Amino acid sequence: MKKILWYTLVALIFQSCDEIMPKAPAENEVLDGPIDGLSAAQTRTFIAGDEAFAEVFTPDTGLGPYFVISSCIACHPGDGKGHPSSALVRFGRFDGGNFDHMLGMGGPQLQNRAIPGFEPESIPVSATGITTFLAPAVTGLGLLEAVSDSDLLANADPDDADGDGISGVPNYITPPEFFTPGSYHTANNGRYIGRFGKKAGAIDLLMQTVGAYKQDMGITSEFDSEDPINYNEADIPISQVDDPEVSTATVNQVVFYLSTLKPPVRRNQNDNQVQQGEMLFEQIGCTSCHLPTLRTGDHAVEALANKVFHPYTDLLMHDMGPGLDDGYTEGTATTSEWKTPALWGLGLSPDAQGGNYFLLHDGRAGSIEEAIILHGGEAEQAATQFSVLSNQDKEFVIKFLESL
Ligand code: HEC
Ligand code: HEC
Ligand SMILES: [Ca+2]
Ligand SMILES: [Ca+2]
Ligand SMILES: [Ca+2]
Repeated sequence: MKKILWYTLVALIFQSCDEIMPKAPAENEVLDGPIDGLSAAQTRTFIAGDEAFAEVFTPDTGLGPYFVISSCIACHPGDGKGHPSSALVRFGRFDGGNFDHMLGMGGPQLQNRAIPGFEPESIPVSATGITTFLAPAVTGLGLLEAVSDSDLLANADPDDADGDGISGVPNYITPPEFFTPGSYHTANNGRYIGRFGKKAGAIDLLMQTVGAYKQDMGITSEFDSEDPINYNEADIPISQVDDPEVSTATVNQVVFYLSTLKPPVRRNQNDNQVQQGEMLFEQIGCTSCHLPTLRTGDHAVEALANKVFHPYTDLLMHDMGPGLDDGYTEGTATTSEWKTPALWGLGLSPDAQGGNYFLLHDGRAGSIEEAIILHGGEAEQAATQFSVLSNQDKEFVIKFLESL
């Protein structure tokens, strides 16, 4: 998909070559591309990671036997959000007060496809929490990864001490064995703050990537050498391809690629209506969770060190009310809690989603306005404040969000 886009752009450039010098593709209209300031060697790693992100796996290269989709990019087209047709399903159930991911019955994720000769998995009847997740965009994640835990905690307000009705909390996640903390991580009883995924279930980009290879594509790595199993199949099959099915070098290249993908570039920032919308966005309380500014500290990759950036998230969990409670959870989050999603790139979502908006964790909102109206729980007050704005002010807020 990304390749097609580039070919189209190149074709357009050549068409207009007659009279004028070719213009560079509008950098603020595409998500794919490296952050400024990479060295030549780092750029090569970025390109290798970009290619691996687009690799389509087959049964011969280890796909499955049970899987969801056969490439990273099919779910994250052009590094943007996914379409409902590539959504994935996770499940589990409550066992006493604890949430059980039913690992012995194929949890936490459904592999709804299988390679020839195998039966796709189905959801166990005893599952009570079944949820659908649409792929988020994967841009700017290296910056989000490198914010210090202490900065995130400074924005948390578990007991709502300031009485504004908003009580963001971190989601604490037990790290996998291969996890190595960065300088920005602080342990809390052996657990770390989750940052990636709708419920912030992954601490860092390596954990997210290893999980995606395994659960989304049935690809083993040195970090996790077991393919998902379909517990309904009589003989538990073993993949015919030698493990690991993806090399550690490739996994690391993909992680580097994800961490150095540039954040989306804003458009129409000087438009008067966009600026009014930005002010309203703050006035009606949206910035309590969609925090405009975060910063990184020191970092081994110079291009990620000491950067101030504008993702519009606090990376914390918020209770979004019964309407968005999916009965499913990860880490220390409750079933109605969700990580505030970054809003950068929001206006470019339809480019990746086939021309339409599919917003919120499962894509149920068909427009920005609908996504706002569906905010409940801690965000109910802000949503109400939005709904009583004049039509013109609503339009300004939406224009601002489209400019991100
Ligand atoms: C079947 C579709 C699908 C495939 C294939 C897939 N992803 Fe994802 N990706 C998702 C979904 C859905 C989420 C949200 C997951 C969650 O909430 O835990 C996600 C989340 C992510 C995130 C976290 C983004 C954030 O802002 O929190 C990263 C990074 C990511 N994927 C990278 C990858 C990589 C790398 C691959 C290939 C190895 C891959 N994905 C393959 C659907 C997919
Ligand atoms: C209490 C915290 C909180 C407040 C306040 C809040 N949001 Fe959100 N917002 C969230 C969370 C959490 C989600 C994700 C919910 C889900 O996926 O089910 C979200 C999702 C969104 C989305 C969809 C993003 C996407 O990529 O799918 C938009 C747009 C949005 N918010 C805009 C706003 C606006 C505008 C306001 C102010 C009226 C606002 N939010 C106030 C927490 C908040
Ligand atoms: Ca496999
Ligand atoms: Ca499974
Ligand atoms: Ca508060």
